[in-house]
Amino acid sequence: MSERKPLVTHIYTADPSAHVFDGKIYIYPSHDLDHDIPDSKEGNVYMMEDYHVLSMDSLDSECKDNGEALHMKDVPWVSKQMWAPDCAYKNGKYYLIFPARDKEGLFRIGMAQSDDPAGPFTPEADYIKGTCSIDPCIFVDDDGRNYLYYGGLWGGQLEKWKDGVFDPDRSEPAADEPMCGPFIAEIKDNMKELAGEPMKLRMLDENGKDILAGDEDRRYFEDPWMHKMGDTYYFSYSTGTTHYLVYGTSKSPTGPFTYRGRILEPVIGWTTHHSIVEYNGKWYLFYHDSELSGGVDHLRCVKYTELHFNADGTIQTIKPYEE
Ligand code: FUB
Repeated sequence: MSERKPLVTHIYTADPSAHVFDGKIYIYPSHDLDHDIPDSKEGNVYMMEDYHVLSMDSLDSECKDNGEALHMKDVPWVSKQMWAPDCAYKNGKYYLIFPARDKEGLFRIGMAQSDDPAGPFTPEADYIKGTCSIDPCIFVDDDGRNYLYYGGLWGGQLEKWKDGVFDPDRSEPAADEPMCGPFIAEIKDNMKELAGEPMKLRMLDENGKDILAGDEDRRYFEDPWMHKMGDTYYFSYSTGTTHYLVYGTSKSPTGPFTYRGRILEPVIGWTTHHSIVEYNGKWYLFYHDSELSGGVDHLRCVKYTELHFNADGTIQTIKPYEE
């Protein structure tokens, strides 16, 4: 496949979580659907129903759609909106971790498992207790501990949760308060139970002060991703309203992180979402834009491009439509 081109064009895909399993590249995207539901701040236009797993034998080969891996009709706790998923490998099993609205309309995070990274996946009857909101990312550290990062503002309801309670009237922090960070929780090897209380991720500026909610170029909005290079943990995310992919680093998977810069300038379409993966000694950014649909926000396509690091470990910013 060519860099910065849609990986598939027969369906709309978004929110790519890329992993290398058994030497092949597997991509776990959302599956965008074409419909005429009006858009809203709650993300009503993103009305997805199922997942397809994409795979490539190598970056030079065609991208294969492995067919439907999971449909919401087979997940007892889901009412609608299967959004950005991720996948983890542990002890011989593949675990698809995905958000969706439960029967009460609250976003929760669920799990489905398979012996095959391409699925199909068999879902658990209920969501993972103690979870909420959207955009799960699973990171398995070198010591075998598993960390779940999750949460997204607005439609993803993150700002409405406090101390495990959902308050529909709760809004984002004031501009001069610390940003509303995503949750981090350890998760057991069975990937269906949290191993501890979720905590909030903190992102600090160059002076060690919390990034503030009003700092829309740098504050967290959605789309958490974790990768590790050497002994440094890189936490990256979307700023939402300003449409950047940015990152911070830490010597601990739970932070606090220090803001380091931008990874990707805005793409075509309102949302921006990504993953970062190492393949054959190089690093790649998987991301999406709305180029394939001519700019329709909820009809996106997944792409990849190489990511370059400077000698000091910082990431070179990518301009998506310039070489
Ligand atoms: O695909 C639905 C939502 O759009 C995702 O959960 C967000 O990250 C944004 O990409």
